Amino acid sequence: MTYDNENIFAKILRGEIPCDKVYESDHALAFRDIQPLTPVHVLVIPKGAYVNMDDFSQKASEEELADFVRAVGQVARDLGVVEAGYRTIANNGADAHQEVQHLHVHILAGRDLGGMIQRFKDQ
Ligand code: DGP
Repeated sequence: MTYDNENIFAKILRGEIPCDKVYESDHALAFRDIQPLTPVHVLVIPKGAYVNMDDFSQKASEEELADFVRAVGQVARDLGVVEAGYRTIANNGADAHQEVQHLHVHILAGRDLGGMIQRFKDQ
C-alpha cells in the first residue's frame, strides 16, 4: 500500500490548501467536509501518512491510535451531536468508494440518518 504525498488531505496537513478546522491534537486533525451530506459533516484524519484503516491499524503507534480514537469522540462532543446521535464512517478501498487515499473518519449528524445501509436487492 503506497501513500501518495500529493493527495488532497496531505496538502491540507501541509497547509498548502485551506480547511475549516474544528479540532487539532498531536496526531489528528478534524475539519468540515467540503461537500456535506448532512447538516454536520466533519472529517477526522490522522496526521501520519496512512492510506486507510488497514494501513493505520497495522503501522500506527499506540499513541497515534489512541489519539485518533479520542479525537473522533472529542470532535463529536465539541460538535454537540452526542445526545441526538451521530454516525462514523470510514470508507476503505474500492468497494467502499474511498475517494481520498488518506485515512479519514466521517462524522455525520444533524438529522435522522436513516438505516445504516441499503440491503442488496437480491437479499
Ligand atoms: P471518501 O469517499 O470517504 O474518500 O470521502 C472523501 C470526502 O472528502 C468527501 O466527502 C469530500 C471530501 N473532500 C474532498 N476534497 C476535499 C477538500 O479539499 N476539502 C475538504 N474539506 N473535504 C474534501
